[in-house]
Amino acid sequence: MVARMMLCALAAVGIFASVSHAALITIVNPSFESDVTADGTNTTSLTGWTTNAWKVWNPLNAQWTGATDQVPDLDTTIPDGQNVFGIAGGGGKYVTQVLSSTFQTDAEYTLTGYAGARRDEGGGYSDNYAIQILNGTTHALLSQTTGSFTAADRDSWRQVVVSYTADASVNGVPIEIRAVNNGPDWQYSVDNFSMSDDSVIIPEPSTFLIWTLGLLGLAWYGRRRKR
Ligand SMILES: [Ca+2]
Ligand SMILES: [Ca+2]
Repeated sequence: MVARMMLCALAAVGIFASVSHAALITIVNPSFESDVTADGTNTTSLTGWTTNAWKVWNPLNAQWTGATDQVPDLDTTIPDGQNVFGIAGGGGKYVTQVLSSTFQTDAEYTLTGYAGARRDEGGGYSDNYAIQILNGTTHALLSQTTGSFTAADRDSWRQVVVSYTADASVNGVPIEIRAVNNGPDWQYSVDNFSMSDDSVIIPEPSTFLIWTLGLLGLAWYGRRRKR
């Protein structure tokens, strides 16, 4: 019985490890869906973020294949939902958000976002993008991932991952995330940001349920055998 209980506990630890996840950090309006804009239109309304660039927009099929023009509007090829944010103008234009969470010493942060090049984009296709993690007080750059699009990248999206391990100098400082268009050309778009602290592991609630049910079942089996 003791050996059986120990085996069960070991199995539970295994399940625990397999379905736990890193602690998620809240981003307001991470996919630009809070401000509703009709298919093919844009809006200057922007919840949660600050920008000196262009707008929240809802692309058409002419701009990304499948971002079409149906009722209901089914944007099958943009990373998430109906809307994206277009960073137009180059020259360091950006969209940015200071999060409610603060950096913790030794925490390991991963910021994930998507950068996309339009199907109908003109110009030289050398839009240089940068997805960044910044000090939310001084706006100093802490970590970034950069890249650029060519004509071959037209009508596509790519996942961009930025990593940063906080040191004591930023402990307690608000986290800022930003997407920058370093140009020189016209525009790229971003969508579907998420961020996690990978040094904190949170078990899924369902794990506890499986674990508890397993132990209850074993206890019941043990009692039955004693009779
Ligand atoms: Ca979206
Ligand atoms: Ca659309």
